[in-house]
Amino acid sequence: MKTVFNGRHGLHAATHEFFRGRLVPAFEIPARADFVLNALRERPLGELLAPVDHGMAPLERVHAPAYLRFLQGAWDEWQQLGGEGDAFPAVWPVRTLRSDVEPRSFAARMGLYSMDSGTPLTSGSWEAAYWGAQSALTALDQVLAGERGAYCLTRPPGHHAGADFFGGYCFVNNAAVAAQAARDAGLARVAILDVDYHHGNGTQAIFYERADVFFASIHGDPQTEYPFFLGHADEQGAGAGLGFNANFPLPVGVDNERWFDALEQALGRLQAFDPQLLVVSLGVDTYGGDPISHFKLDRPEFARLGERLARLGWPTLFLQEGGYATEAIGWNVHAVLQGFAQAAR
Ligand code: Q9C
Ligand code: ZN
Repeated sequence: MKTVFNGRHGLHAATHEFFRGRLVPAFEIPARADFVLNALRERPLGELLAPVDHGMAPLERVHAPAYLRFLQGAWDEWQQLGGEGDAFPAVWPVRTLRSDVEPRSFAARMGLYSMDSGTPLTSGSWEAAYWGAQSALTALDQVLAGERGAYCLTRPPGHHAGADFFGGYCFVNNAAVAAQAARDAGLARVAILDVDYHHGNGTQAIFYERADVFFASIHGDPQTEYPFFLGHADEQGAGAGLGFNANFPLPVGVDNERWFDALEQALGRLQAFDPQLLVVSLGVDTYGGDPISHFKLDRPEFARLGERLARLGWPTLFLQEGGYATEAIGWNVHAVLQGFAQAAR
């Protein structure tokens, strides 16, 4: 299986993030991708490719143009404001505040276009995220050209980013961009399976009223886990999309068999949908050793996940999302991909 590697991921390099009242070292760091790359170099699963530039149009199919313009100019505006260190929002337009007026103040616009204070925006965030989306599109091209599977190794991740906001370490929603591009390439039905520990609120919201892209997610219960305000089991889609969204929230500390039960339920829904492409939001923060998550998957379970997905028989695009046990994520991701590659033969 080929990997498309976003060689510019390191341009997004946060030093700190807010956590419970203090600045702590950032969790979502460049070394994460380096460890995956090292594992794939040590035990190669296929060719390593560089991204091909598909331009802005595929991003604009998913994200609001005004939001993309905001991201592109954000670092310069933060500098003009006298910002020191990474950029963080300060005010959010919740409920009785207006979000229909775009303020001229950059500090205010940062709140308009974000959902949390845990996502540092740095000098190279836009460039890294832009090339991440291009990497996802390039990996999609491989699958559309007939490859059984492809993997996009990139950061920052994408699944928390909505049509017009960033958050949860995410800026551009790579899974949504790839799924939409697949639809635009003529595939009638695309399924997205999100196995990151956190609910993919951005991806869900982007496709919530659509019947052509099915979103299924297994994640920590939002009653106690980020992103808190989406990801409940009663979110089943709306309008034309009713019945095309399925959430499987699981309690903290859940054992692995229950995780795989939820996987079977999610896959049952996807099988009924009969997709022509499976996009996997591959977060490995479900790992027992993850510092910010509370599931217990380990190397054998990651291999089992890859094998199970291969048995579905669908063209499959893996996109890197979370995973913060930095030194372990290389082999955790490798296990999923190798499990898939072996069973797909
Ligand atoms: N400082 C993804 O896995 N903050 N995003 C958690 C720990 C938000 C995770 C608190 C976690 C977002 C793509
Ligand atoms: Zn996550």
